[in-house]
Amino acid sequence: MSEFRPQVMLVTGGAGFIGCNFVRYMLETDPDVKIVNLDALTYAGSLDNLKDLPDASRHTFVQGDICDRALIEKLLREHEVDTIVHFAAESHVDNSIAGPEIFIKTNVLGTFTLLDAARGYWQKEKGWGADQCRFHHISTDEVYGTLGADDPAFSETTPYAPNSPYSASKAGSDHLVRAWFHTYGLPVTTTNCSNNYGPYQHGEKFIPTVIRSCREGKSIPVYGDGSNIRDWLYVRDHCSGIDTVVRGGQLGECYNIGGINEWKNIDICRLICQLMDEHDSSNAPHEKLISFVKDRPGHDWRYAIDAAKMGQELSWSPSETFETGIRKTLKWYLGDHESET
Ligand code: NAD
Ligand code: TDX
Repeated sequence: MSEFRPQVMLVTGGAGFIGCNFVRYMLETDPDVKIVNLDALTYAGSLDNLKDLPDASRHTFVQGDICDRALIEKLLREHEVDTIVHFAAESHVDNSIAGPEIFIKTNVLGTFTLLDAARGYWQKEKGWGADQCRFHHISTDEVYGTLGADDPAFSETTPYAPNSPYSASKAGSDHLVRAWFHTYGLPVTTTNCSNNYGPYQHGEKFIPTVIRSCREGKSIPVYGDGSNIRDWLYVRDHCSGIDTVVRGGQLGECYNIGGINEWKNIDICRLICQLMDEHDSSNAPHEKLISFVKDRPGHDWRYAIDAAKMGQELSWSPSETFETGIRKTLKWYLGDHESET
């Protein structure tokens, strides 16, 4: 199949962390694409994340809920959307433990609403074939559950085994996307990515929490004994991976995206503390702020991604190493954006 060229993209959740980076990436790298950005502006989304967009005339922001079917249908029709890139979700594991219901509503019902509205518009109303439209779903490696130290990394054929309300809701949404492909022929692709870091991440997540705590001289909360392992990917590399799959991915397929970059939480914490020592030697060593706190219930121990399919089929690889990406991230947080950590 020749490469798909998105013309009018509906980006959901584009005022959140990865979504706003993706909007920027697309406006910078594709001079023709138009973007309709639908975001409910929950506690996690902010219009501040969309300030100073490159070529903002090609970007339209709409505040609204992905569960609002009438609104989705109106946007698809009014803008003649040919591509949906679906980020909008409740994304924080700790919140899903404290209050799971909104995760089911947004992540499961919201994804269903988008899928079915797209089917209605593209297939029934427009009569578009699979080469004329795309639905790309953003998911997570957390759907695969947890790994032991010697287990192989997650591949696209690893069975789903979600352990938190968040990952279970994302797994449910992934299955709906799969079903809309097999049952209705909706042209879908899905990416399952590891932990992202970089500019505009919400302060609730681990890396912004470590940076903020260092800056404020407050204790850095490390869950459990800090031995949990995550694979980390710089957010712009995730954006380039998504763009690559939207344009060239096989319909109905899932692609794992990751940094091949596993770190123990405590080691990330120590690295950021060392970099903060260089930045502010008067408060060194920042490591003295590390505090081990009560563990997250059901805390997955290790995630690791096998991204070979992205490399072999689509020639994608990340541009940043963790060392370069974390320095860029720190520079951003220590620059003009203090209030956004
Ligand atoms: P985020 O929490 O920073 O942003 C989510 C955005 O979605 C916010 O702007 C919020 O306002 C919006 N939103 C929430 N509910 C909505 C609704 N009902 N209707 C419309 N908009 C709504 O999340 P993020 O970290 O940018 O994650 C984006 C996507 O990527 C999610 O689907 C998440 O599961 C996935 N993902 C995230 C990571 C990561 O490390 N952050 C890794 C892999 C996959
Ligand atoms: O204060 C903290 N202390 C701590 O030790 C926080 C917030 C987290 N942690 C630990 C828990 C995890 O092992 O750090 C690790 C990373 O935590 P989060 O930033 O909350 O990310 P995680 O739970 O791994 O999930 C993230 O990556 C996958 C995103 O939030 C998800 O949306 C994505 O799917």
